Amino acid sequence: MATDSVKLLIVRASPYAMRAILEAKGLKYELIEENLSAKSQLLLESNPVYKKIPVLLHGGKAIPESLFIVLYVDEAWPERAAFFPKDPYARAMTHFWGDFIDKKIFQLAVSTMKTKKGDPKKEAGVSELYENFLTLESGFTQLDAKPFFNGAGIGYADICLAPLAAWLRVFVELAGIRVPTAEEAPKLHKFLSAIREHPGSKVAFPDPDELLSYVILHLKKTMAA
Ligand SMILES: N[C@@H](CCC(=O)N[C@@H](CS)C(=O)NCC(=O)O)C(=O)O
Repeated sequence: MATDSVKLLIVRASPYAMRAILEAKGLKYELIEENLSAKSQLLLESNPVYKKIPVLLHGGKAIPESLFIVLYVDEAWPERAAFFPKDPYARAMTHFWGDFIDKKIFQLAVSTMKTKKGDPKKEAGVSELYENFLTLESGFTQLDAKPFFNGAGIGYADICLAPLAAWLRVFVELAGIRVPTAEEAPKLHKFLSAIREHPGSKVAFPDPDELLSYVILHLKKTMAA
């Protein structure tokens, strides 16, 4: 089963797709780029509930949702470096911080970016995100990050947070997000530098200027609709 072909339905700019692409297990896979304005039959059939990318296709099975893809990959290839520590408490807390990153960083940043200027929810989102970045420092401390949550190698919570290294500029320029300085959040800054140096990032992250232009265009289309 682990030798069956692996395909990923993605959009290169998507932070959720970047989680799925990160080559933390060194797998060989085919990328299939989707057009979200004209979704393919393959996408509609493989994720009939949400009709969103990313979707992993493996041995006739379709796995939707970035975080479930990461969990699946970890369990389907157990012979490769594990995404979780063995200790049950550390495992539970890895899930806890992964969930915090998904909801309190990415979902909040994306919704703040889509909120119109002048709406009080925008400033509230920017302030909450700033606080959440500071809170995340305690997550790095709790899981003894060196500099990754999973120690020297990439694990589950690292993959959850990794796309921030590509998207931070977009969030700052398009949503006015404020990020704590390296003095205020040293572990976050160390993490972001290490992720940018990781070989998986070179594959997973698009060119920063192209990413910014893509998101500007996408926002214009979706906010005008
Ligand atoms: N919770 C999902 C979010 C995925 C998601 O929002 N994908 C967007 C692209 S960034 C999408 O496919 N949007 C298409 C649509 O909403 O119709 C995950 O983690 O995979």
